[in-house]
Amino acid sequence: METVTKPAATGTSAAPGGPIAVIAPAQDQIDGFHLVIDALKLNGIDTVFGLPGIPITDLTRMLQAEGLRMISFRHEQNAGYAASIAGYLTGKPGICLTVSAPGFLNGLTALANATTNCFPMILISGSSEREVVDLQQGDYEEMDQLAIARTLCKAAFRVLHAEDIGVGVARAIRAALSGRPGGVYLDLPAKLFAQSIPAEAGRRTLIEVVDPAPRQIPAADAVKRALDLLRGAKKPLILLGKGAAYARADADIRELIEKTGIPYLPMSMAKGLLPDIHAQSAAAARSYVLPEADVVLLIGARLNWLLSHGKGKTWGGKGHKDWGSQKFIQVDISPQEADSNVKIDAPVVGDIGSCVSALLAGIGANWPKPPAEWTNAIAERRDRNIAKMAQTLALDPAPMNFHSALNVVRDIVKSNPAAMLVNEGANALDFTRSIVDMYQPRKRIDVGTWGVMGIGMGFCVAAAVVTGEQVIAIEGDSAFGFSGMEVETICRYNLPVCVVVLNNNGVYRGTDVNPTGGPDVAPTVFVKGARYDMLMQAFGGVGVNATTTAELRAAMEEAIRSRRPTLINAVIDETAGTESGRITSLNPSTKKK
Ligand code: OXT
Ligand code: ADP
Ligand code: MG
Repeated sequence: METVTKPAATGTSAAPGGPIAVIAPAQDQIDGFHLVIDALKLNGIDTVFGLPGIPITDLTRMLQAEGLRMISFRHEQNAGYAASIAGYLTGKPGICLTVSAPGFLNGLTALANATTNCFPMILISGSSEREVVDLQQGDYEEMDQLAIARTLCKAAFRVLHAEDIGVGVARAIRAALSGRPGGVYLDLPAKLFAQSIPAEAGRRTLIEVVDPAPRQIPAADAVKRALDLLRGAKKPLILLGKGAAYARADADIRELIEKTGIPYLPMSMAKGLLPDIHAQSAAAARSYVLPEADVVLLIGARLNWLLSHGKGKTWGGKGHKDWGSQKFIQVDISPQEADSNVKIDAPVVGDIGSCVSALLAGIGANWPKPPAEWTNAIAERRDRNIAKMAQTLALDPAPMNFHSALNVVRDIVKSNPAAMLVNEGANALDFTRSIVDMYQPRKRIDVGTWGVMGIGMGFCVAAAVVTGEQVIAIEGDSAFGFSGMEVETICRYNLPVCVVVLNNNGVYRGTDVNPTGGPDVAPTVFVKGARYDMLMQAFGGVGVNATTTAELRAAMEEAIRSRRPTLINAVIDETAGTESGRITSLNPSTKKK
């Protein structure tokens, strides 16, 4: 229901704290559009990612007019991915703005992905008239969006009255940031934007959220239990997940690792939390340390599929469901995470900053280093693997393969450690993760918990916009296709993004054949020799076709020097990839031949 207001002869406004239905002059009115904008601004939101259309076109214009950065995309899913990673990178909820039904649904995949990855994000969507939607009378873009969103995110709210906008935005921010971060849906029906209420009273309904991500101090007995377990370990291991990177407790985490001398393994997006070349990194001895460790301290990492659910052969179990013999300590903000897959012997519930500083206080100055037998055995495997990798990287075959191309990327990232690295694909993802070392926290952003393709260009735009740093994207040719049209967005905003498409002519590789001999190519195969670089040229960016490592290196160096939008089509041997990269075994296969 709209709040009806009439112009008054005098400039009377509402008394402090009083009802807002006080009559005021027309010029002292504020509408729903501006209340939304003011509520966001009041909470430090300075950027919105979205796509205009009924009923939010004017909102996008007004956001820009009011000084926020309104980044317009070509597809809502990419705007959503951008918002989600902006949330991860800034610690403020990333905002995605979409139109109703189809726009909302396009944004919803990114919202669900944000929730799965624990990224703080708010999807704000315009929606159709409630009374028509609820009677299912066929309104323009009719859909019961709130009901659909609710199951796919952390929280979902709808605002019907202008005077509730402040509360709606505040609740969305708190839900996105507090506890385990996640995606929040905020439904704003078209009618809300046009509602007007007296300006001064309206502004008093806005809430500047105090302490939206409150610290959660771990219990002293939980910390002691964890330290007792760790102290007795002969083969301790620390596993850092993206929660540890998100928590921004970089110095304390490094101190914990260095003071204890415990080897550590970073999950993909935790790479660089300590430089990958750190002497205690066990990344290059992964398959040795997981089954061998006796006590594992998980910091902001879940024992999900990426860690083989904490059991099976990866962890030294005899069968694929058998537990190994290790004990687990898990530091996490979610009290429900422990025991999700295997027994957690010492859960430490709290925010990582508080938990790590409590652990640090408990270890004191004289913590005994892990037995040399353990650290030497790891070092030996690690050095052997690194030497083996160095040999492969030194080869320069024609055509390029993943290793030779990524050897160039590895050098470029080493020389530009502050650059953001976006990464998706299968082989293009897995080889990049193990070949390209990261040197600083929160620089590597990728497919995350779902292994989702399509994050590429949205992540590039957000990373460039919110960090101002050079962005390098390493993309499989299939992966790139999911968001490729956003190269126009990259050119439009003139962002310092260098996209490298590792083009092996298809999903995993380009060599499959249609077994029937029919005219259709195999389902994993694309147009051979496609020139993705020309796509970038179409919008005024730089496009380079690189067939040798020298060409790739020169093109990347120039992209970074010029900071111009660049796409390099790196031609890779089409036989080079394997099915699903490193996760081939997850493909169901029947025993029947
Ligand atoms: O210890 P061992 O010996 O095991 O060795 C390990 C390390 O010790 C060692 N290592 C090192 N050695 C030397 N030096 C250094 N520095 C070093 N560092 C490590 O290397 C190995 C490997 O180390 P790693 O990586 O740490 O270990 P491992 O065992 O691999 O770790 C396990 C995992 C599970 C943690 C890891 O593999 C992982 O994180 N995997 C993520 C996998 C993932 O998410 N993949 C993406 C999804 S695949 C598939 O789903 C795709 N689809 C379907 C699809 C999707 N996803 N989404 C949507 C919306 N629609 C459809 C599609 C369509 S991929 C895809 C497109 C593919 O085609 P592209 O053209 O895009 O890509 P190409 O494949 O390139 O053609
Ligand atoms: P990875 O994929 O890198 O292993 P996950 O996404 O599985 O990481 O795990 C991240 C974990 O971090 C989640 O369980 C989440 O609850 C936790 N987390 C996120 N932020 C914080 C924080 N500030 N403090 C404590 N735990 C956090
Ligand atoms: Mg490919």
